[in-house]
This record gives sequence, structure tokens and C-alpha cells, in this order.
Amino acid sequence: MKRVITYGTFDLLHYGHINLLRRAKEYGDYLIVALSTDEFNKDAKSKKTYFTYEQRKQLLEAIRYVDLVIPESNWDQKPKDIKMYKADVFIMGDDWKGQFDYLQDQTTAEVIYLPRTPEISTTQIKNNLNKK
Ligand code: C2G
Repeated sequence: MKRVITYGTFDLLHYGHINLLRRAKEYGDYLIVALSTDEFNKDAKSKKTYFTYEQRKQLLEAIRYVDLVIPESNWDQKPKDIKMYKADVFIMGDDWKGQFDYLQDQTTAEVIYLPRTPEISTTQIKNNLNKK
């Protein structure tokens, strides 16, 4: 069983997120999503989410590519998560390229950055809605 892990806020779930999750799942058989908690978003990522953690978790759990959703409550939990969940591959969109290379040394997981889906983001959705 090849296990993949990825992290994110996944607010206002959109096709860019789905593209990432679909491609991440292609690297293994089991996809774990570490979902940023409301506190982590507010305190560490300065993100104000539209949907709560529970709502975002419910949406992710409905996606066929996602096998498990766990909370992301700090920046430093990744090595522990990778060990605890026996993740073989760590995947993020390439807006994070290079930021998590340290995991390649600190854990047995392969670190892969996938191209982001252009032209879509939660921020853009919010801005466009405000214009209407
Ligand atoms: N993403 C993408 N294409 C988009 C938008 C997002 O591929 N158009 C990817 C991002 O690169 C990320 C994932 O979807 O891998 C989730 O995006 P966000 O919810 O914006 O996650 P982020 O705030 O970057 O959180 O510790 C890591 C952080 O929790 C990552």
C-alpha cells in the first residue's frame, strides 16, 4: 500500500484543489489530507476561511481520491505525520516548490511538487464575487 500525504486549507473547494488531489492520488493507493484547522489558518496563515474546519473536512471526505482527513494545527507536524501515517510520498502544489525539501532528509518520504492549476484560487473567487 503506497501512501500519499498532502496539506492545505481547501476553502471554497474548487477544481484547482480537485486537480491536485486527483494527481496526488495517482502516486499511490491511499491519500491522506492534512487539513488546516481554523485556528492554524487564523493564527499562522492569516487566512480567514469561509467554511469551518468541519465543513471543509466534510467536503474533502466526499471526494473519491481522499481516504483520510487529519487536522493540520502547526507548521512543524509534517515529519511526525509522515512517520505516524507511514507516508511514502509528500505532495504539494508548486507554489510551495522547495519549501518542504527538508522532509526528503528528515523522513523517508519522497517530496513532489505538482504544477498548480492556473487561473483559479479561493482568493480570486472571493474577489470576483465581491465585484458582482
Ligand atoms: N492548488 C493548486 N491549484 C490551485 C490552487 C491550489 O494546485 N489553483 C493546490 C495548492 O498548491 C495546495 C493545495 O491545492 O497544494 C491546497 O491549496 P490551499 O488550500 O491554498 O493550501 P495552502 O494554503 O497552500 O496550505 O502546510 C502547508 C499548507 O497548509 C498549505
